Parts: sequence; structure tokens; C-alpha cells
Amino acid sequence: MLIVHGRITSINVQPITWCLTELGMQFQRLDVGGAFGGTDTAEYRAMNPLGLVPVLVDGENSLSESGTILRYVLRQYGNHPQDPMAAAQVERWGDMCRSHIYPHLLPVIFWQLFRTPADSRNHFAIKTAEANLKSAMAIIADLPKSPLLGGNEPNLADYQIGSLLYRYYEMEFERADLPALDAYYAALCELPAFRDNVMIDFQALKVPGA
Ligand SMILES: N[C@@H](CCC(=O)N[C@@H](CS)C(=O)NCC(=O)O)C(=O)O
Repeated sequence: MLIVHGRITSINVQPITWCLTELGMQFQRLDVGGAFGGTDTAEYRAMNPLGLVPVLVDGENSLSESGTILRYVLRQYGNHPQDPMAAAQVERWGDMCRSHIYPHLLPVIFWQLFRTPADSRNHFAIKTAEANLKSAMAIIADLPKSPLLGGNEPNLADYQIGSLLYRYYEMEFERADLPALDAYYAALCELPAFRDNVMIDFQALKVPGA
């Protein structure tokens, strides 16, 4: 059985468990990281020297980095295209998301609104991230030619982009008005595996005063 190390409130764990659930895989998720701890042991650092979640264990092998884990799972057990160019066409949107959406949404918007007391907020950083997200999300909103980026079933890009959207829509900041993105998110919200693994309340991650 596959083992996922990582608390379910982690936005990097959620795409992994969403994907495994969507594929009907048997797996066990262990509460590791955040308030649960467990990332500082020699055993854990051997799997991920950064001490971050998630880590996937498949038999004798372990992997870190959520994008790498997703690509492995989808190649080994899922629907990742065999053809290198077809695979790259999907991967580029996942990579675009990690380079041009994640860094504004998580380390800036989430960190400022949830992990920083209100009187210490960097409003310039928030405004800059909002502007960057508006243009990046407009590009994503233009992508779906069917309800999901991957057509009838989620693909790598859906897992990487879609898993950020719950926080994107739940946090209070200035977003672009993008009906196509709203429709894409609404389609994701119809998926039970998305609801169970991504739509996880994250209010408990707020620090006092935030
Ligand atoms: N690039 C890594 C980032 C992993 C990461 O930042 N994980 C966060 C949670 S979202 C973490 O482990 N934080 C420390 C903790 O939860 O103990 C990935 O994609 O897996």
C-alpha cells in the first residue's frame, strides 16, 4: 500500500491525496508536519532532507516534492500521456502554476493573511501579489476547453492548479473577475475526491492577531 506522509491541511499534500483517491488507489496518509511534527527525525530527513511534507512511499522507494510525486503517480498508475510532447503540454501548465501562481498565493497572500499578525502585514507585497495573480489566473481561465483541463478526468495540470483554488477562493483578497475560472472551480467542486481532499478548512492555521 502507498503511504503519504503529510497533514491534510497542507496545500502540497492535498493534490497527492486527491489524485490517489481519484485513481482509486489504496493508500494510508500519516499526520506529519505542522503541529503534528515528525519531520525532524533522521528517518524522515532521509526521505526529504528539507523536512517538508508531502513524502510518498511506494514499496522500497520514497519521493518528495509534490509535483514530482504527482508525475510519478500519474505515470505509474494514471493517465499521464505516454507521448513526450503530449506529456510536456500538460506539464507546462503545472509548472506555470508552481512558478507564477503558487509563489504569489501561498508565500505572500496566505502567509500575510493567515500567518502574520494584522498589524505587521506587508500591504505592498499583498497588492503586488494580487496584481500578479490577476494576470496569471486570466491565462488559466482561458485554458479549459471542457469542464476540466484534462477533459473528463483530472490530469496533472488539474491536480496542480485545481488544488490551489479552494484557498484562492476562500481567502479575502482582491481577485480578477473571471467567470471561466469560477466555472472551472465549480466543476472541480462537483468531484467528491476534490471536496474530501482539497476543500479542507484551514482557519486553524491562522496565527493569533492575523
Ligand atoms: N516544494 C515542496 C513544498 C512543500 C512544502 O512547502 N510543504 C509545507 C506544507 S504546505 C511544509 O512541509 N511545511 C512544514 C510543515 O508542515 O511542517 C512540494 O511541492 O512538495
